[in-house]
Amino acid sequence: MFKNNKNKLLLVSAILLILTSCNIYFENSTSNLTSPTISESISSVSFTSKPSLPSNGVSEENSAITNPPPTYINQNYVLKFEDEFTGDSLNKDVWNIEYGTGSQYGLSGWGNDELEYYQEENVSVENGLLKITAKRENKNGKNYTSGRIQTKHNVFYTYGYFEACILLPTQRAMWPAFWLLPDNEDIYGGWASSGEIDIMEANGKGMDKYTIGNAIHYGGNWPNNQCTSKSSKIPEQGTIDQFHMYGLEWTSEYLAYYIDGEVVYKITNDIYYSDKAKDNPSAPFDVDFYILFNLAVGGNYVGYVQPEDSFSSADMLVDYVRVYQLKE
Ligand SMILES: [Ca+2]
Repeated sequence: MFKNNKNKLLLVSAILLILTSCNIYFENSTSNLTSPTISESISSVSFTSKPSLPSNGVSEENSAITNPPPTYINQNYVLKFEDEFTGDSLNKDVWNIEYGTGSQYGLSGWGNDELEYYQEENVSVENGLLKITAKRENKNGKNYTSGRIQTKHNVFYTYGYFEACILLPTQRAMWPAFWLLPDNEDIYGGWASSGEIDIMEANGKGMDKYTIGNAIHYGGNWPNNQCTSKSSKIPEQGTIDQFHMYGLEWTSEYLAYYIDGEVVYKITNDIYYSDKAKDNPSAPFDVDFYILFNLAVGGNYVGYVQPEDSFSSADMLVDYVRVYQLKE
């Protein structure tokens, strides 16, 4: 999501969405239709530290049965975290909402020359989905507003299988992403020596609707950072404006990117490194990372294009995000 950049240092619709969401569409491969009772009880739990499953009467064993690992990953994985986006609001014990232009972090345009102003109003939970909306709207000198949420210091893991079921917009200049950043940059230092894992990002200029991007950023502090990436086709000639399951299997040995249960890209640890720990083959991807979803407008990744004159709004929809880890 961060690029090599100068600055960085209704009912019918509900039914249609349900019919096309991942749990139904991929019923065979996920083999689960989440029990609303279990799901709601999990997502209402307050996490004050690194969560596994809640101590709310739902045992890890029972929850693992309710939400077994997908058939295409190691069956020794168990569910550690999920947000199915039930209810009518974002669970703020899990999610932090980000605001503004990034200038509060010294990152005007969020380090990527992004054109939007992030605000809470553009993030909603309805019909079992997280919705992040980019709009043409003037706010604090910006011509667009959108949303960005993350789980820093709330939900973070080292290794596991991360998956989200996402539908993406296809309008020009849209840059949606599902990605991970280090929860503690004190270990390996500032971007990108502590790493960044872009599980999925879509490019509202440089890619067609059949393709998403997979990437990691690593190496040294900017400008001595490295990026290794691939443009990956969605299997079965799928398009990004349908729900697809974007996954990352992350171990000490490799990062494997999945779409709809198929490995589309694998990066082994001989590729990445951190300048701060050159003798550690797994660095910087051997520490806790947290989860982000955002829908940027414009910026370097999309070649600085602007939305179409006819653009009014666009939605990124997320059915769920789940994290599995190996049984201890
Ligand atoms: Ca959902």
